Amino acid sequence: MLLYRTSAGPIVEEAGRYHRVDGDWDSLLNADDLNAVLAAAARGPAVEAPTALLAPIGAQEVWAAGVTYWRSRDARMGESKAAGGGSFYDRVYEAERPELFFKATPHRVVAPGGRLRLRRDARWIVPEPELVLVVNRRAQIIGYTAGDDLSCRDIEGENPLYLPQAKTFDGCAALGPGLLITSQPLPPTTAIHLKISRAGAEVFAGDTTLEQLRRTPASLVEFLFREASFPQGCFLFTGTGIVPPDDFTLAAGDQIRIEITGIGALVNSVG
Ligand code: DO4
Ligand code: MG
Repeated sequence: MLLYRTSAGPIVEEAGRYHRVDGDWDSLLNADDLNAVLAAAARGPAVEAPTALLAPIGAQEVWAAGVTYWRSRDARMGESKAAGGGSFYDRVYEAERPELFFKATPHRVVAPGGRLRLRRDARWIVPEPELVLVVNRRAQIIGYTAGDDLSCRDIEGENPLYLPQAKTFDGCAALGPGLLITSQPLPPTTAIHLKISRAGAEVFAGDTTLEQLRRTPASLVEFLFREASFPQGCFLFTGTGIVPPDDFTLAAGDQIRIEITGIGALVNSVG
């Protein structure tokens, strides 16, 4: 089942039909019996498909894992070589402890269709299309969504200690379009597609699958919840496996489309 956040309240999609769901977003994400609540709502009257979606986040923190795909390790070793940061990425890719970093508070998260921000003091910015885990306050993965971990490669590459500035700023992340609510792990064949268009023409496209993800979602959640509590649950980006070539940077007006099997397409502009 897909759960959307709209200005008229939560809407569940089941078998191509849409139904209202009672309750506020944070309570729903932390409900003991979310699947039963959504199944009951899906037996109610159908409503129109939602047109304008809100970002599917309430009061949750947004965290991210990094260097979980070989492609990300490779790209980051290259961009930080001059600064001497290369071996950090190599080591964290191999290490038992993953890289986990704070990404955003809810107000910095852009809705489907909304505009991500190009940091004014960065000259090399790329989208990072990622599977995002939806985790309740009891550290249970209750679902999945698509996310864009917008990243300034020049700032991070200059010095790894600049990571928070490369990653966290107004309009630095997007989530959506909705949440795929399931207690089942996603199959390794789950595909992530990225397409970037400029003035209607494709300027970059790339793909990966969860087979390339070096860590399990459960192990990322286990590390994140060690010594940290999340009273309203949290969103956890799982890292990017798609990095455009080094001569590519986003430009104002570009359209970014991130599609994940079973979840749908998250489309945003940048400016
Ligand atoms: O080490 C920096 C961030 C890595 C990241 O965001 C990713 O691999 O997706
Ligand atoms: Mg990332």
